[in-house]
Amino acid sequence: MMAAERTFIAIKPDGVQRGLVGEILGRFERKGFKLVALKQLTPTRELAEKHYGVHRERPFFEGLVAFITSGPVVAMVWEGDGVIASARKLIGATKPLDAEPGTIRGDLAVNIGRNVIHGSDGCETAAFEIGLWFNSTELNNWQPSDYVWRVES
Ligand code: 3AN
Repeated sequence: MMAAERTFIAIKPDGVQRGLVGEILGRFERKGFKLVALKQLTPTRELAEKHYGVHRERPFFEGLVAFITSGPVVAMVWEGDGVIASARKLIGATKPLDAEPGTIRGDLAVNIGRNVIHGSDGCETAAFEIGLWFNSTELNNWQPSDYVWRVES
């Protein structure tokens, strides 16, 4: 069987503190993706700087790192065909005011610096971020009993 696609998703401290964890998890579950890892942690500065490494030169980098390390984050890995691009659609545009209603940011956020959730933006980023945030022992390989309903037939 081909290895299924996986993506890294994190509910940022604003999403956790606003009590949006259940709401957000539910959207991925209802869509039909499979949860293969889940934990809450307050990221270290080292982890945050690696995660946002591509933004190191941006003016908002310090604020980004300060915010993501300021409190608990709910880190997840979701699996399914096309999950990387689909999760980005569920999440919506980076600027919450540009995000369409029906998306997580479109429905739940107004401020780019407090945009509730992160999702990997491509295959390589997903592999890098999953490896950065999780040990292989934290990733669960399992098959839901309704698996046959989820795959394209
Ligand atoms: P996304 O999270 O949609 O992939 P990126 O990767 O371009 O967006 O940006 C990473 C994070 O940096 C965003 N989630 C947002 O919190 C923050 N960010 C991006 N652009 C800005 C900006 N102009 N001002 C403040 N924060 C920003």
